[in-house]
Amino acid sequence: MGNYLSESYLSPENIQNVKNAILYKLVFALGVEPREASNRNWLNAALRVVRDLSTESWLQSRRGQAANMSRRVYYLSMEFLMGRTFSNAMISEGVYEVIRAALDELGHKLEDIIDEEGDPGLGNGGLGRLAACYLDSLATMKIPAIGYGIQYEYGMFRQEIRNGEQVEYPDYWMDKEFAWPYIRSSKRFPIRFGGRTWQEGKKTHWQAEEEIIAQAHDQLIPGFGTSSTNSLRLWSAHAGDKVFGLADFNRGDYFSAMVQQNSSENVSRVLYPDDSTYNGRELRLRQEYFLCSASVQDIIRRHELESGSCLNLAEKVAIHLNDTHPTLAIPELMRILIDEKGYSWEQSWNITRKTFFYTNHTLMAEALETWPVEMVARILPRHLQIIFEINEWFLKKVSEKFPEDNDLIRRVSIIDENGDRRIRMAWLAVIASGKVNGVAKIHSDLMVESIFADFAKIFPDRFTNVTNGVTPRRWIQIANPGLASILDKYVGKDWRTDLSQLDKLNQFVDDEDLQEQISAVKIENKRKLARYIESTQGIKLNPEAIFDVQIKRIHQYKRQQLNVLHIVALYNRILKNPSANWQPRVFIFAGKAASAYYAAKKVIRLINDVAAVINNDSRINDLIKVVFIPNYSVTLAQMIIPAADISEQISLAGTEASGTSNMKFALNGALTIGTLDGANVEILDCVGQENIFIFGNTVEQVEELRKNGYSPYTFYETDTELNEAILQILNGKFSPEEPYRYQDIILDSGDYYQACADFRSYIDTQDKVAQYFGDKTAWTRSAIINIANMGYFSSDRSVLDYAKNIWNIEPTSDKQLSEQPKILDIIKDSNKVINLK
Ligand code: 26V
Repeated sequence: MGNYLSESYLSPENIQNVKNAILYKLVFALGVEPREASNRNWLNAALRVVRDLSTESWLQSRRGQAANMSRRVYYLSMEFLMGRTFSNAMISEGVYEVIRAALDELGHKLEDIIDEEGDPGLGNGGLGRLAACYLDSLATMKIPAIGYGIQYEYGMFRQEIRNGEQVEYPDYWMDKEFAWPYIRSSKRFPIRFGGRTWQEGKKTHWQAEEEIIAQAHDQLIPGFGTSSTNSLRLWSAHAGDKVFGLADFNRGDYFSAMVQQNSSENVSRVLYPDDSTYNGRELRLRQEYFLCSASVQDIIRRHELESGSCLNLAEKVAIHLNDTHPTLAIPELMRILIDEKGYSWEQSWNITRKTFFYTNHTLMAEALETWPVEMVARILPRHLQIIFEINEWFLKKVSEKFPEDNDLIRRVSIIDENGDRRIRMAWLAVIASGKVNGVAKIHSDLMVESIFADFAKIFPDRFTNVTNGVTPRRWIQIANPGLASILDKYVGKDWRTDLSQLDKLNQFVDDEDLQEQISAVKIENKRKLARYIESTQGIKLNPEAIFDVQIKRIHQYKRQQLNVLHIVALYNRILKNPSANWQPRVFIFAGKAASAYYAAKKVIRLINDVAAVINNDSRINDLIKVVFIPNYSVTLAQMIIPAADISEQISLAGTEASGTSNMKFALNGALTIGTLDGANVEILDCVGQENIFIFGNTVEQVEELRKNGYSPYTFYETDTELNEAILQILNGKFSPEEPYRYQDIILDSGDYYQACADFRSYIDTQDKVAQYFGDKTAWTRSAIINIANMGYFSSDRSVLDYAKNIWNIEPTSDKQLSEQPKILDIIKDSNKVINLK
């Protein structure tokens, strides 16, 4: 077919070539006639055309990486929230406009085709989206990387709101054909569970009881504007032939044998839709081991192909653990090195310790993983032995270094001996990793002061910080094309791969033309969102109102309930004084609550109940609207964030590790109302206190209150507005058909996240927000200052930090990338040896 898209200019000839390419895919890859093709068929045909381009770069990158023998990072994560692929791939390959023109001539609007694509929800929230931003940045920054995860058949549940309540439905995302991934039928690895171990001389044998197959599915990750292309490999579980209970089969009990098959394939059936409370469920342990074993086997296979043996593994391989979920990769690597490759324990441990790195994403005790020793003994008996051996080695070192501190040994032991014995996965990850990092300055500081304080004493140089970041390609260029073209005019086009360029905007903060353009784009984005909300929910919004947005998982610590208290208080104020000069406001919420998280689900219902009463109260004259947008996703975030005026980042100080939507909002010109928590603290440093609304208690004040026995009643009894709002909620003002529906929230639960303590400061600050919004020039100026100073929060900066300070990987140079012949030239010259790994 030739290199039909290498130029992206819009000549008639080029557009014709692209049209032909799309038609060719439609007919010969999908087997569909143009006159019968649906929008989805057109999407898949166009996606295949773009994939060809990425494939070419990918094969070249892969050969380049193998030839240069550069160190590669393997990013292991139980979650990847990739969002839609098509727009991203088009902009990366520089073919967005030419594809638009070609589809146009074929009689289709690009936007309609883009909207055909699903959004695989293979993650819960921040941690999964961060992994996706990092893959984009690793490719764009030319850092050799492969992501590894699980191809869940059912991702995060689909959320509907029925009578105000969240209802969960399965999300079988694979029912819609998705033309982007390659299935690698030859990349299959056996994953074993259960059975027993025995010793034969020095050698340990593991006879497993069950074996399933991990099958690879690859998605290409094109870097933006570079031929550097990485990949994401997701594993699906298959029964293979070994699990068929042979005895059953021979007895003719085909059915029992098939039931067994079903249970093996359960491993990749469904994502755990809970990102808050760790639950020691056996299927989750199996999923984690499944990811780790398949990935480590694959890493070793590739490394041996490239290097011949595992002796230099640590020089060429960095394995990054996205939270503790993939920590079993540590004993799995040890097992393979010792039992299968025949290395000594010491040799294997020395390799392992130089290979792993670990990021912590939460300090909340209830989310820290621990596995019962008994369960691991049953499912992974050999790994349990190895974990015990690592613990023994480690505790010996500790007692040599701190001989007088006996309690220290108890606290840092990987095995928690209190009650039923449990394995502390975070301890194992810290002990085996070269570096451990938190995800924002305040979080990394708290991490070494709290959960890892003992380890910081033992390994003073191990702990560090890498503040999270977000990709400007998806979060500006794709999500907010209006803003992208303003930036192009004022700071040039390089911001896409060097976000620090935004700094140049600081010279123009008082430029009236710029101010006008920025507010015009904002209002246009607000209109677009308003149209979506009106067409899906029938709620009409005033685009001139303040769009005040809180979109994220529903959690008590994120304090959506505090936002609701403000809404109710504002409603009361307006009713008392309807003719005052009020700023109209639209409160927008979106987010899912874990299906078993009673209190979070109740908050969703409260938001919808409050919305139903206020939206329909004619006395307030549409001054307040409350909207809950169902089924939050990456795709929805791309529409909502550019339309926000105010970004709600109101977690209790000390609870949100970083947050990443806070960065996306500010980058799109929303002003933040937030606590001194997570990355808000660094956003404040960058934008200056005149351009952000900070409120509430600090971490120290929160701790002080807790120490003195926090009681919400102190605030409830002294603050009349708080008192009124709470009483209304508790007494059924918003749930007249069931007056006691909310008796058990806020006060009754003890207000663990101190919403009452921060209420006064919050609503006073919200007052300032409304006043400031009235001064359009000042507001827009602050919005520009926010955009101009967000350069630091690019995920490109984050991954370069990781590469330099953690993984010790040099980005590939353009020269190295271009040294490799193009695959099409190789194909043409069949005498060249093709050596693909
Ligand atoms: C925990 C669990 C527990 C078992 C069931 C499944 C599951 C899934 C995820 C988690 C961990 C959640 C941790 C998390 O998402 N942390 C978020 O990470 C973001 C990226 O660093 C950060 O911006 C957010 O502040 C932090 O909450």
